[in-house]
Amino acid sequence: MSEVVGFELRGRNAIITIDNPPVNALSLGVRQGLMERVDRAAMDSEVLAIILIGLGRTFPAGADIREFDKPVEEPHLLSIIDHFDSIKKPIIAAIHGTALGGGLELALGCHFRVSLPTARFGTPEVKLGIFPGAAGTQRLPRVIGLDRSLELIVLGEPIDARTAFEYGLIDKLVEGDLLEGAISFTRKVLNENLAIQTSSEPREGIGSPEDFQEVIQKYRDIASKKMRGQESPHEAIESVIDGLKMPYDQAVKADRKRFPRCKDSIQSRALRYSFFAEREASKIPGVGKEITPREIKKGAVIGAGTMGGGILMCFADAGIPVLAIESSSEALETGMETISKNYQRMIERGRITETEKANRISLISTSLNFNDLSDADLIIEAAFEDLELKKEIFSKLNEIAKSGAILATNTSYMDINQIAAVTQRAEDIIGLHFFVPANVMKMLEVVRTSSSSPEALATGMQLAKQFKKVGGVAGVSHGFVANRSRAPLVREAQFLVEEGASPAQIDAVLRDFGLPMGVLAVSDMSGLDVSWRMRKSLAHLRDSEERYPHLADRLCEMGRFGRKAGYGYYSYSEGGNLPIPDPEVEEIALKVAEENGIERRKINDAEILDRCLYAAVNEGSKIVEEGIAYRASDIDIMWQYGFGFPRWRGGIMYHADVIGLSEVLDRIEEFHEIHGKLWQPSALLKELAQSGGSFTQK
Ligand code: 3H9
Repeated sequence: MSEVVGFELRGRNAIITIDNPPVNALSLGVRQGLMERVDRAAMDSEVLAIILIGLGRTFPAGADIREFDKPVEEPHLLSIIDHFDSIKKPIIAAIHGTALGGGLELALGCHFRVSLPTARFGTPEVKLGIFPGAAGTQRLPRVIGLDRSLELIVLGEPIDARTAFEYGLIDKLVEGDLLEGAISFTRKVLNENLAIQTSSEPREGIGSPEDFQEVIQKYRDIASKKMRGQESPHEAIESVIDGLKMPYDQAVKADRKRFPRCKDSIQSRALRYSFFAEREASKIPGVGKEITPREIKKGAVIGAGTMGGGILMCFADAGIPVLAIESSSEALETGMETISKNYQRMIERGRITETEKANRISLISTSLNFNDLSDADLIIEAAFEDLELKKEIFSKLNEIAKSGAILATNTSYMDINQIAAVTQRAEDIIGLHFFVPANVMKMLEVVRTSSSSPEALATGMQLAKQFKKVGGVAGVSHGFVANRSRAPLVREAQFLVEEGASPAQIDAVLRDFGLPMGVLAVSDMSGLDVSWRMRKSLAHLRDSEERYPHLADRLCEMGRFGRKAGYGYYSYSEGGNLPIPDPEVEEIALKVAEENGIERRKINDAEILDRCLYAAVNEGSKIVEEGIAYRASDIDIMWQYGFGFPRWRGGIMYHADVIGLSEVLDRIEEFHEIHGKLWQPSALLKELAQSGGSFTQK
């Protein structure tokens, strides 16, 4: 008898409970239990109706993703759902929490659905590189229509219960106790002798693809644009199309072939890895559940420039009152104007209403007086990247901030240990590194210094959640985890231009690989002067044996600071954002190469990709080796949410595992030989390559 599926008689209703914490995933035991219990109820003459309900926090949130790497064992979820069609007693799904993926398919297999108003419904399978493979692509369109189904299936975003009710996915919204509500609904079904609804009807197809050409094309376009390079949304659309042109049984037969192909694809494996890696990133060794994050009732941000402004918006978006501190009223005014414009753009895009904008802006107060920081629970310094300035700010904060306040710096590379050392409360100091634009990018790198307390770190991670971001922890090191691991990619792109590749060629290779933008176009967008200033300030630490990016300096010396100057690695038409290849850059590169004895040659795309990615992998490996990142998968999550690295490739470290670490090492050694010290292979990489290990697989 199944331990995870219970059976109880309530009057003449069989109550079948699913109890498989934490999310009642439809693991083998649950599937076996469901089949058994439903059959028992069907055969029991005492039973008139069957109610399916999840115990704990949710109705099943889907198939058990961990089982996807194992051979499938019957009963398959599809067999259960199809079996429900033949049962003559009404089966009612009573839904709370999240009915997602296989959970929603199970609900669709039931004859009626009731839910709490707080429940959410969705088919997130495409995000795992698959599609709703237990007849969701066939049954959902029969219940809610094609357009709405494709929206759910292709985008993978959930809808709330009220929308689900409006769509006809739910028969009744239940206030109060769910089971009581379901029993009362069942009474109505029986008393009124309501006909059992099977969502596989009509059994013959539901139309011809020609009738739906426009809507199908709409979702093909959305999939190609929003999920560029990802196969699963297109597979999902094909499966839905099968359901239009074939009878139900044939369409699910086709799905049975399509599903394993998707599940076993490299993309699906990478997406499943990403799912678990994201959850793993939130776990901080040594910071257990007993550590309570501090409550943030009021925030403050020092600096209302590009970064500061974005961070202020994060607080306001999360409904947390926040104080903006600046050194001049002009700076405050400009900052607030930019925030207002950003919100206005969100209104124009239909993301928020005028009232929401007003509410959010009303949460931001401003001041020129540092003393006003005294009641903030968390203060984020987002001033200019100047170590002395930051130290000065933190020694003031040491005097002013209330006891127990978390003091954070948004520096993207500086030594936060030095900043913490100027205070007498080093345990309360952390880094909170936001990515540009801060209110949009989902990553928040929480930097632990050598003295950050577990509470301070837990508060940083909690803040990430409140900001609807993904938190990941990094140790102190130049550029921490994300920027440090990305810097070698930028470096190699710069060198490749000196050696003969064009910025357009390099960027095209990286875009074709799946990056949202080419790295040199990104540099132009951020401003080439930022890293130029950093190189100059760190010139005294430079290792003379390491190759230096002469071209990057030369472009800046010529005032080619990137997009804002109209010129950088590309040129830009006035006020335009589109990078236009600029022959002058080649001339400059030629000259720089000549002056520095760099041999120019034709460079193939494969070398560009290997140089850019493996330089980052090698650095990532050193970051793990030094304990700056807890795990290689944290690096991958930072790349996904901080730099838009394609999730379906997992991340740079996962990608290296897919290629095979000994092949990656061979290539790095080759580059080491040709290009010298910067390519010194990581000891960890060597060790893993030699032992047949991997960065990301346990
Ligand atoms: C599917 O259904 C395919 C079918 O169409 C066809 C089949 C033939 N499996 O996220 P949380 C774990 S595909 C296994 O931190 P929250 C998770 O790893 C599936 N484990 O909680 C974590 O473990 P740990 C379609 C799962 O409250 C713990 O549960 N469904 C699964 O922030 C808590 O998770 C989905 O894609 C799973 N399905 O969010 C839904 N789900 O504690 C995926 C979760 O060891 N799940 N875990 O780190 C979610 O989106 C969120 O977990 C959910 C809760 C919204 C449910």
